[in-house]
Amino acid sequence: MPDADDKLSAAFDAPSTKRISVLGLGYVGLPVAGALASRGFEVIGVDVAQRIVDVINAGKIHIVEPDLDMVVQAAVSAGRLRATIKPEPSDAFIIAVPTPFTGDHQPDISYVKTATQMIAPLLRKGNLVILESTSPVGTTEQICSWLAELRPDLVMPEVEREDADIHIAHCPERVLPGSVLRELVDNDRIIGGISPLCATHAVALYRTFVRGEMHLTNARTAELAKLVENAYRDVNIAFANELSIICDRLSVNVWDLIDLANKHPRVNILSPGPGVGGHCIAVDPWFIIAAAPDSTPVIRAARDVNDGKPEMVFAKVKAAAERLRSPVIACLGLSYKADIDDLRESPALHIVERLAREQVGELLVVEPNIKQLPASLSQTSNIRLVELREALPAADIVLLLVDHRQFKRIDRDLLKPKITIDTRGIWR
Ligand code: SAJ
Repeated sequence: MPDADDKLSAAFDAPSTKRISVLGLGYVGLPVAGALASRGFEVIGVDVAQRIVDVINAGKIHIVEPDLDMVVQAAVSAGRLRATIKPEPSDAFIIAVPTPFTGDHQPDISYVKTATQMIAPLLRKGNLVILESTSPVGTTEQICSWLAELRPDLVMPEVEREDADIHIAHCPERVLPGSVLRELVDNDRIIGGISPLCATHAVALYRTFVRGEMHLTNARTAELAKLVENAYRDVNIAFANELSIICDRLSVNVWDLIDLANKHPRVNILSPGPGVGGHCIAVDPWFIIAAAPDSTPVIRAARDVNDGKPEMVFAKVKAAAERLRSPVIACLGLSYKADIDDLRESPALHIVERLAREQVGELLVVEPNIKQLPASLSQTSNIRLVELREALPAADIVLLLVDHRQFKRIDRDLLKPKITIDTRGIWR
């Protein structure tokens, strides 16, 4: 006799009859949509941007992520992935929309609310609603409340309630940009149901493409677990960044120092850099701070250290430039980390914006993953996006901001006559 869990898995094992809508076709939603389509589901990808919808329906992608283009192209040409700006009735809805913060670091879950409002009229008995977006604690419960208001005809889940019409869970994404397709399949997943039954339904869906283990819990714990993972990394990077500041003062090479300290069997210090960027680690700790402002001094200090780092790099470059008559500065990298095109919260971008604003010399920007400078840089006259082969010979100062593959291969002899500021320690 199959147990309840097997029966639920079986319900999702008939892919040709199952339709899933993924709301938000960004760095998380698009790979999830591709993975589900490749498992045979009919996937409707929903995004508010018509441009993104058109690109995906043409079998292409709008972001840089290894192998994702092939997955999406195959899914679209097989007729299993279709993008649209309006959700359609489905068996499951996965919400993967942005959860940014406001100017004063308060979480903004308005995109989650909009997505919830979009799917509410389409919901049918038995539907599964999953929140993948990293969210403040209580957001999944909030989705339940919104849906209960919008659809009083349907029974929404509660902790102790096993007869709900709709199943709602939080399954936070944990994929690392640059390795998304591998991590989407291999990583363990935390599955936080509003009720245990909701979690079981979500597991049945994720089991169709996840090889990692599923860890069941409630929605609140899943929400906090995801925030804590990123806050943990932020605190550890802050420690490395603080060491780099101390080492500058004490004339010690921070990279050598960390290599040596890491020889200890229980020490594993991360790498300092120009700051912490991206839409996750630089953002998520604030959701914890906002929820418990008086009880988060460590998490808060880490944010301050990491956010202060770009200004220090800027000051270093400015000081070097002031020693030259008309300095040409090659700025290598704009994205928030290596080998991706994502500029969100990028410390490299902040540093270059600051250099441009303060007119610190002529800036030659090299960023192999973008085709044009972002709007924040395209307004000033002292800056151009160029190829590495043009920037290097012309530069007096070479400022390494992102450890892209291309920059690691630079012939060190070419750098010898230059002032180099290597924020990632790749040329030591
Ligand atoms: N960084 C350093 N030093 C390091 C490691 C990273 O300065 O030693 C910087 C990077 O250059 C970058 C930032 O930190 O600016 C964040 O990069 P990352 O590679 O640490 O992480 P993300 O933001 O790309 O992805 C993180 C991951 N979380 C964890 O590793 C705990 C990923 O698994 C999450 O799914 C993702 O956030 C997310 O979406 O939340």
